[in-house]
Amino acid sequence: MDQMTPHSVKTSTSERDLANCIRALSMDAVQAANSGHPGMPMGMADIATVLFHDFLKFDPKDPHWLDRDRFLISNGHGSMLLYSLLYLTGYEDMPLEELKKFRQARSRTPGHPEYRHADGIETTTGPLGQGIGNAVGLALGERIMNATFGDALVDHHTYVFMGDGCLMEGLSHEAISLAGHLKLGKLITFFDHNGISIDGDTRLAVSDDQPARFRAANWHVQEIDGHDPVVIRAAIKEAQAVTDKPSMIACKTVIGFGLPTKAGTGKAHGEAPGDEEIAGARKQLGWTAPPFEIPDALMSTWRAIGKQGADSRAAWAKRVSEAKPDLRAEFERRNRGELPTNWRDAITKARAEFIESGKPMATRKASGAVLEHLADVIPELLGGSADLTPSNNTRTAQQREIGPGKYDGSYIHYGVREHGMAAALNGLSLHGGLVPYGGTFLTFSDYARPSIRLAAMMEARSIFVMTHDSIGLGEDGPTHQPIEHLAALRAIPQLAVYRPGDPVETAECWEAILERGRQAALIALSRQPMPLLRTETKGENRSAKGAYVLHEAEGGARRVTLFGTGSELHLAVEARERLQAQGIPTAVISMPCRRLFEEQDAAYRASVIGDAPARVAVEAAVEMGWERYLGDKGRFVGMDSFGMSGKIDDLYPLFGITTDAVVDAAHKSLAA
Ligand SMILES: Cc1ncc(C[n+]2csc(CCOP(=O)(O)OP(=O)(O)O)c2C)c(N)n1
Repeated sequence: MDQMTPHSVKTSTSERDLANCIRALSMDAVQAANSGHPGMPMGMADIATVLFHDFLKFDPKDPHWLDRDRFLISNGHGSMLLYSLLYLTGYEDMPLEELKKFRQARSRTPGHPEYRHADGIETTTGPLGQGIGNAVGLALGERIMNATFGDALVDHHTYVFMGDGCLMEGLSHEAISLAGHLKLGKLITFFDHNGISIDGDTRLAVSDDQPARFRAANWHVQEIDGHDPVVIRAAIKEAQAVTDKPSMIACKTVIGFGLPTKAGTGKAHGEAPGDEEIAGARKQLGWTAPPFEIPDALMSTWRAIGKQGADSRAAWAKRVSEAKPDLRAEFERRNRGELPTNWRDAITKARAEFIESGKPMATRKASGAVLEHLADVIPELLGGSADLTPSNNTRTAQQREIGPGKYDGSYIHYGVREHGMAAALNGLSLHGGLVPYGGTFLTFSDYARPSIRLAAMMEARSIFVMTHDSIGLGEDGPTHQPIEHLAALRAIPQLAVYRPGDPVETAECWEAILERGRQAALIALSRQPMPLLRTETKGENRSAKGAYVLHEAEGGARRVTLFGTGSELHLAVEARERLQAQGIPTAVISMPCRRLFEEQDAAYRASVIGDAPARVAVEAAVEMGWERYLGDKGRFVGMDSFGMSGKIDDLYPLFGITTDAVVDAAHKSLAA
């Protein structure tokens, strides 16, 4: 591509100098760390300067103000751009020392921006494409909140920087397609069109006409010089004026703008420039200040930029205080992330209905029934599915759909876009005021996994509803039957993976998910009916402890402990009856959420696990992870191959997951 040479654009000194503050801090920090990415911050500095100077609504003194504009860098490797801006505009938790500690352990300036590490970081980015995926959720969240609370309380933009890498990732397709369809006019993205990625010229690997791609997805597109403040300003104004389409501004930039020999090349992307190159850049940029020093005049201009939003914030706070008392109370409750006081009634009702009916029920259906009650009392509950609504049982009777330009509903048809849905769920939950969940089949968690992992890392309140959770789904066959997925998902730190074994446990798991405001959750649900194994209408939420003694051994000390989850829990219960009848005192432990169980105190855990000489776990999945509860003599009944297309009644015996197999395994464990 035709690269522009640095300084080909005439700009006013002051704007270029303001941008040079970002450039200088970024190259100095990368050089000090001897690692990092100077190219993006130096290339996008002019765009960031105009955006912060003239448009971004933010207030470093109140970084969590709900109606602030959101600013994200999807090309998260350029983190020094964000950290520089946070320091320059006066975020209190981003002093200069933090910039000097760039990429060091326990700093607020890790290699890629991490949510909660510092104020002003709206999401964790780094895995390319995630930021733009989150931005769709943030921008949609804004519209949904606006539909309920009106322009006076919610009316802001979502701005995103993204690079060639983000747009090469498949996730970007799902994200831009969804945003274009939903007409998210307040989403404005800046494409860092520098034609360079790690391997060098992007033409090595891609020849897409990116602007055409966005146009095809119903976006408003402009193509500009990303170093000319005048055209950048005009482009942002034009983008803001378009209200029925998201905007993409393709900005031709020079990666590493200012570096004398590396600018415009792959060498500017991700390595410390070196002292000589930095000295050359200082000369070229006319920058005379020593490393990490910002001249007073420029610093005071940046600090003044940081103060510009205080009036908007104060005006907003006034509008909130003058809102009708009911509306204001609801708005503030939702912003605090607190559920309505009566929300647990929904759980109690669902539970009572399950017990009254006494009928077997698929846990996906039980989940749907719980959601019916929850949606009555939690208006911020926001449902959705990646085109599997009738199978996931995610849509309740009262939920109206959200669609293009229509945001006053509470159900989103994400289309066949699992990854896009999961990334958007993260954005929706990070926005505030909403509790989003989205469904697909458990086997397709693989398609959403990168965003599930980030939800867990960020402790975002994203809820993944994953049905058809084993070979029990039957005829769709091995492509659709999850085998290794539960183990792989349980391996993600901080993610709570729930697998309820009957309708009552399903209600309890939903209660546990909702009461834990800062934990990403995934609930795995069965396609096939499950007998009712729990019959208490009230009482403690036993599933919330992660595991509990469903049936204690009778007739003496425990000789066998059986562990079960989800759709195999009833096999453990039936096996226990047989073992008890054979005179072998046997307990059944239900373990709907291993992560929560591991959080319990040692005494509780020991009381549940017990010290029976024989242990067996049953789960229609791989064994990985069960070893820790089974010990050397324990046995596992489950899967060690892919599944098969067939009737459920044929498949379980075919793969040896039966009551007989559990009884047999218990005897083998006793004899071991
Ligand atoms: C999903 C993912 N794959 C790979 C990487 C490693 N990586 C970091 S930056 C980058 C190239 C990005 O190119 P571009 O977006 O053009 O950034 P620029 O060179 O303009 O800074 C790659 C492959 C990553 N961060 N995320």
